[in-house]
Amino acid sequence: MLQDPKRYTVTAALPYTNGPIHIGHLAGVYVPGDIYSRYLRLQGRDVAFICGSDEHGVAISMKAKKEGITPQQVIDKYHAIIKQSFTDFGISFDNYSRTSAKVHHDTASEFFKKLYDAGQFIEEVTEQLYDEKADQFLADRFVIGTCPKCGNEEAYGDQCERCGSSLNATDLINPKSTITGTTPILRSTKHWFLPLDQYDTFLREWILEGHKSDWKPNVFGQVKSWLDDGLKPRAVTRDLDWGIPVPVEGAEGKVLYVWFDAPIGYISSTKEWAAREGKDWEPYWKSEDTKLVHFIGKDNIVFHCIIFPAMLKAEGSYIMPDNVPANEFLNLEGNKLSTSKNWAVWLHEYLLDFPGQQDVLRYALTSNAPETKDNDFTWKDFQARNNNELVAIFGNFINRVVVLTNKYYEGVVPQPNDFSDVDEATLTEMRAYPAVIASSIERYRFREALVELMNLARLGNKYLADEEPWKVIKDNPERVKTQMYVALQIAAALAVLSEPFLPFTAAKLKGMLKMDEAPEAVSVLGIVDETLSFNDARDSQRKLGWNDITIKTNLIPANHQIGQAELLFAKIEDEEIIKQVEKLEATKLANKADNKVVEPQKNLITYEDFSKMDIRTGTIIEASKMPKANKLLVLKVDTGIDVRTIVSGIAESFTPEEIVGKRVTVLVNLAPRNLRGVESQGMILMTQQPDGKLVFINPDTDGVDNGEVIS
Ligand code: B3M
Ligand code: ZN
Repeated sequence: MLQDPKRYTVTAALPYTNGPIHIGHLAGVYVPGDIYSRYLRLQGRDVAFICGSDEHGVAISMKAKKEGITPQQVIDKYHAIIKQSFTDFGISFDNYSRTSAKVHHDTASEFFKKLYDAGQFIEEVTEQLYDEKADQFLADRFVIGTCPKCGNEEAYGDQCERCGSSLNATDLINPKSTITGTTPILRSTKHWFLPLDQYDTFLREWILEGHKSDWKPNVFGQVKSWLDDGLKPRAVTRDLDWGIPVPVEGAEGKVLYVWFDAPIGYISSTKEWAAREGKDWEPYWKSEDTKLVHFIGKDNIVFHCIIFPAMLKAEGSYIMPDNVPANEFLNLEGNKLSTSKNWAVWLHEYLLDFPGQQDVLRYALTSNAPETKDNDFTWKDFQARNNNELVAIFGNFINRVVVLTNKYYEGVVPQPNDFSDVDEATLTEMRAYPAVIASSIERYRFREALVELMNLARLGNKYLADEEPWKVIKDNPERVKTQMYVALQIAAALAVLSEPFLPFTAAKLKGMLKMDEAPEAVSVLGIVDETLSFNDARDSQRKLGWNDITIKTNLIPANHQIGQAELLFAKIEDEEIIKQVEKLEATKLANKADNKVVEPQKNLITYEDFSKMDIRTGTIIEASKMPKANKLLVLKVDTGIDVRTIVSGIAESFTPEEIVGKRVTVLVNLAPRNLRGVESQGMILMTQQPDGKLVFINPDTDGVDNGEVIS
């Protein structure tokens, strides 16, 4: 692990622009990367937080075919939506580029050409899967089949998302074209292969030896299993019409494999950022005193720990990632998040239902982040995290501090008197939190770090609850000045230390405390120059940094004027959660309907067969539950011929009370059957809704008597 880096290059996986992003993306990759980058900046570190849209690959072409538009229209649509979502949720990239940009095409092409000219590729004609009907080669997501490693029947041609294995399409068992559904044939074609097997020793030394103590077990384990399985040469070009053309002779109609070009997208995005900022990009990717960290989901581990590092090693001038803290997957209400099944909480939709509550989602997702195992997001937990933690602990503490400071001192921070032992102990405990939280963040344990942040809010709550300034004020107002001063220091500490996790809340809290307007704070920071004017002093003020909480004696000085209290968090009511759960239920039904297999038609019958059935109109005149039988109701039905008993399996869809008087369709000449000791003389005709609820077949029988024949 690199000690005391001079700069940080932090990358977050480039999202495919084939659809919007959902909570799984935020939880798995972008909120962790943002927490880490914001924390580093507060530490005064030199950070490049880099991302961009991943705009090539079969996923884009498939979306274009599905929507009947061009790939360019697809990427323009979703690049804009995704970029806006990141902005909306405070994901503070220093640059968000896109792999369709010229800077990337140039960078990726040069990278390929350098390896090509250095003879780093194996150029080979091999048999690849070909769809005769679609008249095209089948790469990556154009083919689906059974994973040879784990048996997943929905593995793609380049990767199995269940076990993460990287595959060659010809590895798949029982492959099928996702374009036409046909079984592909094999056809010869030339490609350029990266000889991954030649990097086995390097990867073992660099990872299995060099990072066995600091890489997450889920990442280290996956890498070890691939290396133990044996690496094979991997094609880095494709027969596709969408992507970066292969920049060498004899490669017409071929493009760079998306997973070859996309990671280079981190480099091109850094170049774009550096050019804009007037910086040199190379140290961020080539200096040994740069710490490179990739934030990704577990399905991207092989590409970031084996393939991209092999590419960088082959090129020769790049550094290796210091860590790849991949998260596992987030599920939603017990089911895997799925773009295709619309089983997701889409970020743009969340903001429509919970406007201004980005931090609540950031908080809930971080609190339950799938850092070491898959985890589940439930709306109930989301509500509980907000109401029981953000509102009840963080918000409650801040509200009391600001309200009381305004009530007792018109918002002016009081001059403290002598500190009691409790005051000193509380301030000492407060000053320890930057190191405690930092220790978790530096080890990519953001759930743990967030718990510690909330413990700081708990410290404030406990201090006020134990000190009870609202009682002491009657007899000892001087004591209360010290109490409120101590409480305000904790509030100021929260405003700084919460920023990586809850950036919108931190900004609001700083506004309430007017922390960026305290010229005296400049003196507190010990950087004031008496000759500076108020504005110069304020402008020269370095905003309170992470470690200032530990080293500065007063974070918010006496005589500083704070603002009025405003709610940081609002209680989320049950109705809001019920609405979200019902939305998902509706999605489930829609999926069932989409995936519903309609019962195939039965064998043909003759008219004679049909004429044997005697079907009449009738009315239910009595109904009761069948004792000890959850599904059965005992009905008395007026069939017009007689009133008879019919036992019907409708108890899970109706109560006896609600069906008395119901007009029904009855098959009256069905041979009687004995059901649980009751003789049933006929059958009520029913059908069912997508959710399985039964419904009566009710011909429009107004004005039709019971007993009329239905034919
Ligand atoms: N576009 C994300 C995915 O697999 C992929 C990441 C590229 S990072 C270079 O969904
Ligand atoms: Zn698999």
